[in-house]
Amino acid sequence: MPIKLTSSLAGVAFANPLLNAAGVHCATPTELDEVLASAAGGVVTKSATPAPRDGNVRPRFQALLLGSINSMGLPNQGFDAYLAYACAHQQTATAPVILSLAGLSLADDLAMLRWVQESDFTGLVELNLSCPNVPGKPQVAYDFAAVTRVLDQAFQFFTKRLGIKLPPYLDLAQFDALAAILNRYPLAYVNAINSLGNGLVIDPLTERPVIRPKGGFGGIGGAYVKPTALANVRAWRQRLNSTIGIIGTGGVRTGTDVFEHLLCGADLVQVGTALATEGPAIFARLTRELTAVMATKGYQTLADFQGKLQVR
Ligand code: ERO
Repeated sequence: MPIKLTSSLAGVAFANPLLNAAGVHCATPTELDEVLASAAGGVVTKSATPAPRDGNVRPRFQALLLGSINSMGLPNQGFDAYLAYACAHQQTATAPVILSLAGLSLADDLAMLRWVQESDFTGLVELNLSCPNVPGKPQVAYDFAAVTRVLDQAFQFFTKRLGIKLPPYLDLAQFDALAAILNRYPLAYVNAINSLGNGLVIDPLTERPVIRPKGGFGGIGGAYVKPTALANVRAWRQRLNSTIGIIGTGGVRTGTDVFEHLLCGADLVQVGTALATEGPAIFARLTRELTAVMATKGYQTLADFQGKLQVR
């Protein structure tokens, strides 16, 4: 029997579990088209604000030995552009388009969700509650009362499929407390993790941070955060209602990394830093490598091992 990589999230079918992470190779129609033309199972749009933004001053992204630091500051073409792309591609795309939203306020979030609700878009919507890089704006999802406020108000009118992008949590008590809140809502999924906020990478030669915004503070991605990402995926799978799916994001460079995210319970897996450095051709390599890992282990479908981490 041939190996099958098909997966699904909240009733949406994917030919394979691999997508870009929001923010990477997804800010323009050209970049989105390139991901859709690659071997990726789907594409996520750059998190949108109601109006277009230029983002933070440059340099604002730096690839590192084991990952990356970024303080992009939400540069994006504005909500209308991404909604139009998502609507135009929902009939024609060979892979689903996920629409990512990141308001700078509760009012922004609710306004964009209302516009999606009133639109023809029927796909998955991802509300980013974890942007670490907008000066003066805290990461919403570290404030559980703020998460409750946005979900309470959103689900009063939003009847389409809504997921949320979460930051990394580092204490098990945080998972317990937030899971008790999230399980009250008809969430489609959680995406874990966003970059690990407010790291500082310094060039000892110049004695300066490697990026310029916020005095050099920025979100850390890549291999540095893989253990944290896997722990977050696993911790959510152990606590969330089975109706809430999981996207695993963080430190994916190889097919084995994808395999590990799936083993921890992810339904889909996103690629950030490695996509930024390798480009969309990475999706063909990752699907090949994941298939090879599965072949070695005698697995034929993702369901054969998904969420089945063996604990000693
Ligand atoms: O700076 C950004 O645009 C950004 N970077 C991240 O690592 N995660 C984000 O969620 C984000 C903006 C929403």
